[in-house]
Amino acid sequence: MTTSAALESFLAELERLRGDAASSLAAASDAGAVEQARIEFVGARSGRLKAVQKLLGGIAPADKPEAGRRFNEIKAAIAELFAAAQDRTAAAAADTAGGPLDVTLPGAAVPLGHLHPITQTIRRVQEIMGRLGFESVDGPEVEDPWHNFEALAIAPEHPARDPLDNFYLAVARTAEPLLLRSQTSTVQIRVMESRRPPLRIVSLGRVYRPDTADATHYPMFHQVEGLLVEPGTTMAHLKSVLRLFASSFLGGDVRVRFRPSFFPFTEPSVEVDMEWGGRWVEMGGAGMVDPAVLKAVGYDPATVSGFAFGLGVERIAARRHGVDDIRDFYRNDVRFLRQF
Ligand code: FA5
Repeated sequence: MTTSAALESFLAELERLRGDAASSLAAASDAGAVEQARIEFVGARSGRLKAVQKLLGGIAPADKPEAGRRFNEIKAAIAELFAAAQDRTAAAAADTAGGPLDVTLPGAAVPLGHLHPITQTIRRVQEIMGRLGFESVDGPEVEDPWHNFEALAIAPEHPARDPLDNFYLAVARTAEPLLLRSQTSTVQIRVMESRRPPLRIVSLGRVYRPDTADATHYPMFHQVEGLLVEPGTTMAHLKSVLRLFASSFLGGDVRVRFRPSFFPFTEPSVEVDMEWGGRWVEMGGAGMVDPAVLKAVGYDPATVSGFAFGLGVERIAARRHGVDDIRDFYRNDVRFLRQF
């Protein structure tokens, strides 16, 4: 072989090497195939580039500079091909990290949240009382002293009016400061003022008292108020309705107890307790609507009588779900709320 023939053959070998490396890398679809090509073409001991380099020894000295320059150019070109192939396969791997996307699969369920347990309780109470014929009505949370106290026979000097026991609103310095209602009994008055008997209503809503929060108290809580006014209503009707409600809401095994008590707007009055985890817990107050209250709204106590009750919604919800501390309803811990 002449000198120039040796150079030509060397250059041809280099070109073939570059062509083969380019097609191998173009076909490599993942990092493993790129690594295989690396070993074949540029492997330190038996790679094809190394083999071509050895041919440099047979090149005439006059041709060596040219041969060396071309060898370096092709070596750099092959290195660039490798870098590009590595980038390409790494990007493809990142794209399919979660597996290939199958657009025909059904969508994954996204948790949408649900009603707060107190709202669920309110709806359930409305539903049970609805079945007993009690219509749900609403009243305002900001009240005047007439509906929160006077019409309920709570005299001006009564301690229930104390500023320390109520949230009075100082928005306007009127003679009669408004307040956040401290009980839903306000709604009894509003309904009786605007309707004639027979009446069966239930009202559920927020009430406010500056009580210190503990396991059974919160400064904002909810009450369910029931009122029935019909001729011939007696205490026996009140007890039956409350027992029916308690067993529908809490289950047949619930025990209900009535203790003599006092409310200015009912006579006689009782405290309603229910048994909870072997313990008796006060759930609310109740009684026969005082004839003076019936008179104040224009009813004739000689022809109609009625009963009323007011229960703490947080307490009955806690009893139903086995919650020991009503503050848990308002901590907004989704791990707690998700259980309902
Ligand atoms: C009343 O509020 C009367 N209006 C109930 C009533 C209605 C009597 C109709 C007669 C006729 P009392 O203050 O006891 O009564 O409250 C009723 C219930 O509300 C309590 O038994 C309790 O279950 C709940 N309650 C009272 N204060 C709180 C509080 N700070 N946090 C949570 N629940 C409370």
